[in-house]
Amino acid sequence: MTDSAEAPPIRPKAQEIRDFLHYPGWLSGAEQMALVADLRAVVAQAPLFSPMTPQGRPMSVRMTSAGRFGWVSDRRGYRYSETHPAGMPWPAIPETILAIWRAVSGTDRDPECCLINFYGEGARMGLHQDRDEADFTQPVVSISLGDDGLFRIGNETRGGATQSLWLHSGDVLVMGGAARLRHHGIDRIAPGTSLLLPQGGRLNLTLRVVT
Ligand code: MD3
Ligand code: FE
Repeated sequence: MTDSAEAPPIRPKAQEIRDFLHYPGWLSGAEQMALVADLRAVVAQAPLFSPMTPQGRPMSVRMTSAGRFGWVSDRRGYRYSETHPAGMPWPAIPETILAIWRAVSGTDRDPECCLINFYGEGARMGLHQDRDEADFTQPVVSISLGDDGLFRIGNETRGGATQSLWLHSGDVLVMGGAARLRHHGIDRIAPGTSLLLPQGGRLNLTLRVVT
C-alpha cells in the first residue's frame, strides 16, 4: 500500500438547485476537524454571543465573526461592525477557510466577513434575505459542520413556494447569481447526527464580501 496521508481529497461535483450550487461532502473528515480547531481559536478571541433582535429578544442562534467585518445586532438594528460587541476587532479569517472560498466562490475578491453561527438543540433561523452587503454580484459561501440542518430556500419576494434541503457536516453551498437575494433560513437541526462536535450542535460559516 502507498501512503495515502498526502493524497488530496476527492471533491464532489456541484449539484445545482434553484440557482445555487451544493457541494455535498466537500470537506473530508480530517479537514472538518482542522476547521473546528481553527474555529476554537477564533471563538477564544471573539466569544459567541446571542444577538438581540430589534424586537429585543435574543436570537436562538449564537454568533461571532472573523475578518474585517462581523455581523452584530442590537436595539440599533442589524449591521456589519469592525468590532465585537465587547469592543475588540475580529480575529483574522483562518487560511483553511479562505482556501475553501478561493476554490468555490468564482470571484477574485476575498471575503471580508466570516460569520460563525452556532445552533444548539432547538435553535433556528427564520426566513430572511442577506442584503446588508454593498455588491450583490459577489456570492455568499456557506460551510456546514456538525449536526444536520434543514435549510429552506424561497424567493426574492416574501411568500411563494419554498424548497428544503438537509445540510450535512462538510457540505458547502455557493449562493450567487439569481440565488443571491432569495429568502432562506434554517427550520431546525437534527441533534445527535454528527460526532464532529463533542457537545453536539451545528456550526455554519457564511463568507461574504461586504464592501
Ligand atoms: C441564500 N445562515 O447567516 S447558510 C446567515 O445555516 C444564514 O446558518 C444560514 O442564512 C445558516 O445569513 C444559512 C446558507 C445561505 C447563506 C447565505 C445566503 C444561503 C443563502 C445568501 C443568499 C441566499
Ligand atoms: Fe442568511
